[in-house]
Amino acid sequence: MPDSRSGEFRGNRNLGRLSRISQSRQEEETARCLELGLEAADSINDRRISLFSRGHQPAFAGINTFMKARYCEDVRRVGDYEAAFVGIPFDTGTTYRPGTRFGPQGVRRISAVYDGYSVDGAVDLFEELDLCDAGDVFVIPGNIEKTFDQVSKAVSHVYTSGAFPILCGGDHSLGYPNVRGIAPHIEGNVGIIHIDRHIDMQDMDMDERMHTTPWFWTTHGHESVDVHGSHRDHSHMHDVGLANCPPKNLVQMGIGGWYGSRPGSAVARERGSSVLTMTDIEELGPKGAAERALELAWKDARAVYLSFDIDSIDPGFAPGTGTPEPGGLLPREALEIVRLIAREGLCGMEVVEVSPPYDVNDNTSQLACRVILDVLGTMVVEGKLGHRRESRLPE
Ligand SMILES: [Mn+2]
Repeated sequence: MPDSRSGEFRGNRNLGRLSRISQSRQEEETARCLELGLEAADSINDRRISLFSRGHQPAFAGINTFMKARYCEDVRRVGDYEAAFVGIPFDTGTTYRPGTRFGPQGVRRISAVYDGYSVDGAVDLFEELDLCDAGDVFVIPGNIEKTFDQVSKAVSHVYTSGAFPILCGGDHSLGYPNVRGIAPHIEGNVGIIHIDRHIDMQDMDMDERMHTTPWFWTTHGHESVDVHGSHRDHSHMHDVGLANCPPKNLVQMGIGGWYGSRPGSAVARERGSSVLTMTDIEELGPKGAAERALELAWKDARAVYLSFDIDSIDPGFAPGTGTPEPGGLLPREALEIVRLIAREGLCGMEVVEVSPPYDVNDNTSQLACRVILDVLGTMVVEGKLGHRRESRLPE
């Protein structure tokens, strides 16, 4: 529909905006690829093509980091970048179908198709954001608690280095150690927007902290919370809650279906967190629901963290996940919601529960990749991340 004010299509307006973004990063990258990959054979007319594939092209070739971004192998240097993709290939917290340990690799593989340029979003991530792939956290497959410690320490390193953490699971048990790596560094309360079909807020599942429990522990340490006795029987769970993630700033969106939410629902009710079911989202619409979520999560909070479970999207679109539940968000609704949430800025994000062994045509991995790209693109446009100003060409 043409914009009513200017009579111009939004797309055309965005093309104009995009033409004002430099292509200097692209040019530097071409030069680097020629230097590293050698000059092409004589018959190749386009001399920007190298002999060995380096960088983005062809999309089906090469070594896959996320978005074929620079691999930050020396992770002490992660602060040289504005955002870092971090894989956390852990699925020991899964209670039904495993396989999310392959999630980060699945997302990296399909991300190769994207070049970072979005007409709809009027953004060029390749030019406007310094992104790296920091590789994977060394998880301990047989030990949830040791893995949590590894994850929190790794996330804390990335966050305090100054790079925006893009955390790719892995199962949803990671929600707790991920937030534990960020929240202690924030002065003030942290809101959490959790998009999922499942409430994931019970204290234990099968006698351990699992992917059904992250929000119980994340919101556990706040003074308004009654201390639950059960952790005292589990001496290996040496860290039991965060001081600045109050339940009033936890908003859970898309909850519903018939699996596993009863124990967590009791906790949500007791603690007074906010649950927007799928029916609530239908009634409010994606925009209304996102506005409501932002209001609640940001109330007296200093920062907001986004936790996106890919099973919040209907399994018809996202079959590659551990605990599918029909009737979830449509991809377009999910992407609209994350873009609206990202507009206000985030202190970190996670996308979890992508299980490539159950996927079809990489559809689920691709949606996870899109959730990340739509968040990053929105934050860049809104000036919350990246360096849009420096990428502007003179008028
Ligand atoms: Mn879920």
